[in-house]
Amino acid sequence: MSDLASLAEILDRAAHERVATPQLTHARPELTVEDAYEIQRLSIDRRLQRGERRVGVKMGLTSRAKMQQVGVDQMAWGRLTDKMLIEEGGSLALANFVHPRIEPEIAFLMSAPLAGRVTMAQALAAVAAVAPAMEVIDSRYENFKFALADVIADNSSSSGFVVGSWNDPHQDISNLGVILEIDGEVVEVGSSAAILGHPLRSLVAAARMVSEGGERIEAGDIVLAGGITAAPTLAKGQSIRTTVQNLGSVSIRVD
Ligand code: 0L1
Ligand code: MG
Repeated sequence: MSDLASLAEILDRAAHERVATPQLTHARPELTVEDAYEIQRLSIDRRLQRGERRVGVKMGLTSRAKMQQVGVDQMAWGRLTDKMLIEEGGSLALANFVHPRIEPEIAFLMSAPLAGRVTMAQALAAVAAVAPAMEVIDSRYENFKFALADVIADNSSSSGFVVGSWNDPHQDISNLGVILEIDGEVVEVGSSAAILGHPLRSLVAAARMVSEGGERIEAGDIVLAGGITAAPTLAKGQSIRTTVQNLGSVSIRVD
């Protein structure tokens, strides 16, 4: 097994067994961003070999709130699989995660492939629909602490996601109010503008970054644009809801 494949196995095992692992960069400070994306690819390949199916990509660290919360100031992307999808209104079993957090997101459903350097208009032309969404992030690292290469290798912390009703994408989504409620209490407030000034910019960045990794966004893919606010930690028994102005709400329970 190659060196990067053995690091991928460590992260895959941490996710599978729900046991936090030390940051890779503590023992391997020389790991590059390119190494990290290769570790991510190898680690997700292990899941695909177990029968999971790739269903899209997530962008991460596209808002100031997220960068500040985790102390990493560059965008990253990760892969979404069918096993990570939580039914809207459904529940998440806390026992299946290490130390999960939740964040409000905007999701795009793609009608056409997207790759390379594209304009916002070209990105919009490849979108079938837009929806309110939430991402469950669950760093596989001890104390939810990581450097850029660590978090990229760890699939940009992605662990689960839930998507609300799909809406016509041909509306102004540049500055929609967003609230995150836990048990009916508003815990985070934000705007879709927190995502690079406009969520479509995240899709433009995704097309470029995924292509740099030798892949592309496919028709039918779901693309998460990135956390809009800081992400609170989940606890058993909570009811979580995100509402995005004009797009609707999406909710889950924590069991
Ligand atoms: O919060 C984190 O674990 C950093 C990566 C994911 C951030 C995001 O999805 O916006
Ligand atoms: Mg996110």
